Amino acid sequence: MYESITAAQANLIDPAVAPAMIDVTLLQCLQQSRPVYIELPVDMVPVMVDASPLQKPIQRLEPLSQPNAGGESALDAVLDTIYRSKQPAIFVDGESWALGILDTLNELIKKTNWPSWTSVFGKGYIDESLPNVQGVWKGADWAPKEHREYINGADLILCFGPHYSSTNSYAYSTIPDPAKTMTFTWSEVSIRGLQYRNVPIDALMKRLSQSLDQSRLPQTQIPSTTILRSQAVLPVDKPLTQDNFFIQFNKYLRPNDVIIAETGTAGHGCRDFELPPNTRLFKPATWLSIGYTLPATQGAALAHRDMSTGPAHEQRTILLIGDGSFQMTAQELSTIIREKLNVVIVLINNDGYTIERCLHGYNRRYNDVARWKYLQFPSAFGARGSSDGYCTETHHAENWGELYKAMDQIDGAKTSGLRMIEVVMGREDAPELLASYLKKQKPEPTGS
Ligand SMILES: Cc1ncc(C[n+]2csc(CCOP(=O)(O)OP(=O)(O)O)c2C)c(N)n1
Ligand SMILES: [Mg+2]
Repeated sequence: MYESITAAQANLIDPAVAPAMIDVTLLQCLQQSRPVYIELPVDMVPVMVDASPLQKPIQRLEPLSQPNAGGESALDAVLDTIYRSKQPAIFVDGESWALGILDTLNELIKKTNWPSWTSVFGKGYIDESLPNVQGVWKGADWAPKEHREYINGADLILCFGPHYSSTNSYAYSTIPDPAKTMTFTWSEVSIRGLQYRNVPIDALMKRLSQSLDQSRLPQTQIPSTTILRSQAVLPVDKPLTQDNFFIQFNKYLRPNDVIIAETGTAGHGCRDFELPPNTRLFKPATWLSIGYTLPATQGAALAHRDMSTGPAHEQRTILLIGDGSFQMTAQELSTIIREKLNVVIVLINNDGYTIERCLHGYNRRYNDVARWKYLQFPSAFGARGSSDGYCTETHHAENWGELYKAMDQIDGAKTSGLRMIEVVMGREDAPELLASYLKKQKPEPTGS
């Protein structure tokens, strides 16, 4: 079945051609930004092969410039449409990463200074510290009034890397109107429905960035958005609530963090983060398989350590995960400890599947999970407190004071370690979109 989901496949049964087959297959992986499949039969493992190709790095091929190809006319049409627009907007969706255009896209956002949004999936791809970057576009029902008015009045939306799944598009409500949208995908630009094919997107974006005449760009901006929730310090003895938790947690995020939010209330709440520059956020957008993020955190933390040159404790991987999801793959905590990875785990303990309570069967038993003693897991998996420069610490927070105290300690860490904080929140407390679904399930209170 792998042939259907990979861009290229190789079965290494012949030592003479195995190295070349590996290179050709990996080239397809780089070239298409899609997975490939290489099969290594067990009896081939000890076989010697020619290692000389390892001396030459595999490089993506530059697109060949074809006379009169779609690329030039597409570029002209894109520029013309941009210069004619009066109220443009930029919308960055999740597949922009694989298109390899994030540098040029960020340049475009800076150069134009136009109001720019991401989808849920695209969050973290563009620099959220820029004044024109507005965060996640939440559609007609959930976006602040200023966002809705701007997008409704826009005559052009530049949409990059569209990925229109229901979770990623607020039940399809954020999909831009095709009549005013210019869409950029892997090898195609579509301008208000008119398609230009065989246009390599990364080359087009580079040319666009070079050719843009700043004096011809429409000047437009959005009135500053009403601040919906406060970042002020909250009363220390008040219980933790979902509506403020993510805004409060935001102040502990810093450049260089890798942040992972699991399907559940965490995956919804993280949409409100204002990410510091140079961070990455992985969040649920389509596939939503719970339990995926704990092993993913292990992998990300390992990669983070391998790729960085700075001190290990400064390369943080932060996971926000629910109790239900943690129960799916808890044993991966053991690998995190064994590999001495620098990880912060925020475990939201709300006594079961809160997101599912919101969607369906809020009072049904199938949304309850066993009540584990989560903070005992590190020691059960062999963590030794503080040894060999690796530290394990656990915290429990039920109110803002306990959260601030624990996070201040975690934030000041000077050694690499596993830091786990269990945050307790209500069984039926959820970010606003989910809370609205819960409300719909409950009978209207009868008037007196
Ligand atoms: C493998 C898998 N099983 C079941 C589901 C359905 N599902 C989606 S979210 C969820 C519950 C998540 O609960 P928890 O991690 O505790 O997060 P909370 O919403 O309570 O914060 C379930 C069971 C799924 N998405 N994937
Ligand atoms: Mg839960």
